Amino acid sequence: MELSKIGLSLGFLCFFFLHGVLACSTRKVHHYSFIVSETNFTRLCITKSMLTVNGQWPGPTIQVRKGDTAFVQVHNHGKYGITIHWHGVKQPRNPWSDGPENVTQCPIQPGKSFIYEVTFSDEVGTVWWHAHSDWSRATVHGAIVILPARGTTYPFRKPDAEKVLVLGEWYNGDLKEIIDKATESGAPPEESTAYTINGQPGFPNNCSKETTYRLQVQYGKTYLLRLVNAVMNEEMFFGIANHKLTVVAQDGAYIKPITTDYIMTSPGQTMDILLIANQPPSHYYIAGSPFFDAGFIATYDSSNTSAILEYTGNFAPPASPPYPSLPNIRNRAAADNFTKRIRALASRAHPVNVPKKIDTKIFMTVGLNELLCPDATCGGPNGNKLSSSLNNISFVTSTIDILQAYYRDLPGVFKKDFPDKPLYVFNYTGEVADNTLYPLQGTNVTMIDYGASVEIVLQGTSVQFGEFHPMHLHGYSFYWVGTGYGNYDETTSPKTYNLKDPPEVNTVGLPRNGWVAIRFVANNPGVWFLHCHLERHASWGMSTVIIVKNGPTKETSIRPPPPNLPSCS
Ligand SMILES: *[C@@H]1O[C@H](CO)[C@@H](O)[C@H](O)[C@H]1NC(C)=O
Ligand SMILES: *[C@@H]1O[C@H](CO)[C@@H](O)[C@H](O)[C@H]1NC(C)=O
Ligand SMILES: *[C@@H]1O[C@H](CO)[C@@H](O)[C@H](O)[C@H]1NC(C)=O
Ligand SMILES: *[C@@H]1O[C@H](CO)[C@@H](O)[C@H](O)[C@H]1NC(C)=O
Ligand SMILES: *[C@@H]1O[C@H](CO)[C@@H](O)[C@H](O)[C@H]1NC(C)=O
Ligand SMILES: *[C@@H]1O[C@H](CO)[C@@H](O)[C@H](O)[C@H]1NC(C)=O
Ligand SMILES: *[C@@H]1O[C@H](CO)[C@@H](O)[C@H](O)[C@H]1NC(C)=O
Ligand SMILES: *[C@@H]1O[C@H](CO)[C@@H](O)[C@H](O)[C@H]1NC(C)=O
Ligand SMILES: [Cu+2]
Repeated sequence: MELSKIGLSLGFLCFFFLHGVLACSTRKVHHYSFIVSETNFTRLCITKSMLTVNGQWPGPTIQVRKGDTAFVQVHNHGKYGITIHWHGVKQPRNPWSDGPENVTQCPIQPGKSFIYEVTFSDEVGTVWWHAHSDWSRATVHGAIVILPARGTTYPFRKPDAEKVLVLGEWYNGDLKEIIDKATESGAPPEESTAYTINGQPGFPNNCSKETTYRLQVQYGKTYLLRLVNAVMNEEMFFGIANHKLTVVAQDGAYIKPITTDYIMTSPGQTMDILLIANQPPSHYYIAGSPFFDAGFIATYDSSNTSAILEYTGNFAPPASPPYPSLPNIRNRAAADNFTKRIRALASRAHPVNVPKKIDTKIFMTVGLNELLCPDATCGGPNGNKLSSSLNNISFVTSTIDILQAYYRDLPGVFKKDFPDKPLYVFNYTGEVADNTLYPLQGTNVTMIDYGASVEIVLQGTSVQFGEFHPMHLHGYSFYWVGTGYGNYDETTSPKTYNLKDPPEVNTVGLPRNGWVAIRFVANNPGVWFLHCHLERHASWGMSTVIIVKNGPTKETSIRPPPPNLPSCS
């Protein structure tokens, strides 16, 4: 059912890679049409109207080969402005098509449309797309499958078939009302009612048992599962009863295969997983359960979601199929045991080019905060509003996109003074005084020279309380070189780095009261959002913007804006 795909053309063309090398290849151009509109869905005995693309939830899958281009025409038939982000696609020199609202574009207004040019470069495997305005990404999202370049193949045995699995979250209420209400009151937003696999909560939810997603397999065959974590506010454990999973790629880059009983995935991440159907033909539960690591009794959805792995053949289906054993919701050791095994493939065909000498170092604290409320009349803790920040600055979204303001030199939209280290040094993960709770607020960006080797250390804090944060950078994937608990130490922490085969990802899990170090070469000029991929934290201001300046040539500079950019009101 590829109604969204409207065309394909093949051209022999030459183009410059980011590093300035001229390359020629058969590069296909794909055309898709996305109609964003309100559609009725029934789950958990509730019928509600929600925003979807082409009436589908999850939305249509985009399929390309490495290095192709997809033009996606997005028509907004909804009630509010919307933007779409191509999560994990670097969009070389073309931030105009990246999507975050008022960062790289103003929203596509109701009744209007915009054509995104999605330029693939070195990504391979699975990434995804989602809305990047208010909370509409809960229902406006889908997978992007990137097959190996023409004439090449997988660095593992070719699977017999491939399946997309999208982990999501169902809210009984209206998403726009939920976030608007929380923003106004300062209270935490209402949690979801269920997690979903391909849009279905599954067993044991009464009303949705019949519609549980079924993954059909044949005994003896190997399947490539392309798992997208589109959950809004919690990390997830995932497993299949009696079956091993072999993870072969994450975030659009290959890793050394990891064979495991369960995985942990955070919102924003994607994983390619090999599944061998080698168990007695029967039914087995596929399940996801939340992992939530916060030093506080915050609200979260504690339910499980399930689908069924259904073998073909003649057998009496079990009344209650085996259920996978997944770690408990608070089991941080189990989460760490999985993530610490992730290593880049680092083969001759898929090399690691981690920068060894660093030109630009940024140290950034990640914290939860409160905004003082007059007479303590707000709905958050202490009568305040919940907030969050990076380096103690809570991001304020501008009303003209930062990209346009930067490109056209419009004054007063943002400040180029995001601090490269905290203004106030304290014991980040220790006891923190209550008066440090209140952040600064602003639209402050970091300017980075083209070609610089960059290291960013993200430091979790216990301001208000510590929590796990999946941090996502647009425009790049980066090497995740180090991680630890407690405060980052400039002398001892770098000695623990993996510079040999660090995974190349676009979203990294910052452990509660811990740190992560990431490295990349700033070879993609543009305006790039950096934020927590837990939606409530991002809504509270856990975001910032990195501007990578133009290089010396046209081929190392931002492309001119497309003619049909949505206008800012
Ligand atoms: C959606 O459901 C509502 C009632 O719940 C109904 O009024 C409306 O016509 C439905 N819309 C569509 C497109 O079916
Ligand atoms: C779901 O099933 C349980 C029994 O398994 C029952 O008590 C409950 O009322 C049902 N809920 C709905 C909404 O049907
Ligand atoms: C949900 O998953 C957790 C972890 O595997 C398990 O302890 C719990 O029993 C599951 N709940 C249900 C209803 O199956
Ligand atoms: C984590 O791994 C260690 C060593 O492999 C093991 O001893 C421990 O039981 C594991 N913990 C969990 C919670 O899985
Ligand atoms: C983005 O800017 C528009 C005006 O162009 C404004 O209406 C909208 O509220 C802004 N969005 C956010 C999230 O601030
Ligand atoms: C920071 O706080 C932690 C936890 O309270 C404590 O163990 C550590 O000693 C403190 N570090 C310093 C340098 O004070
Ligand atoms: C954040 O900045 C405010 C205003 O300067 C200050 O009161 C507060 O202590 C700072 N908090 C942290 C964690 O640096
Ligand atoms: C950040 O930007 C705001 C305006 O958006 C400005 O008032 C403030 O001085 C800037 N710098 C810092 C460090 O907050
Ligand atoms: Cu967060």
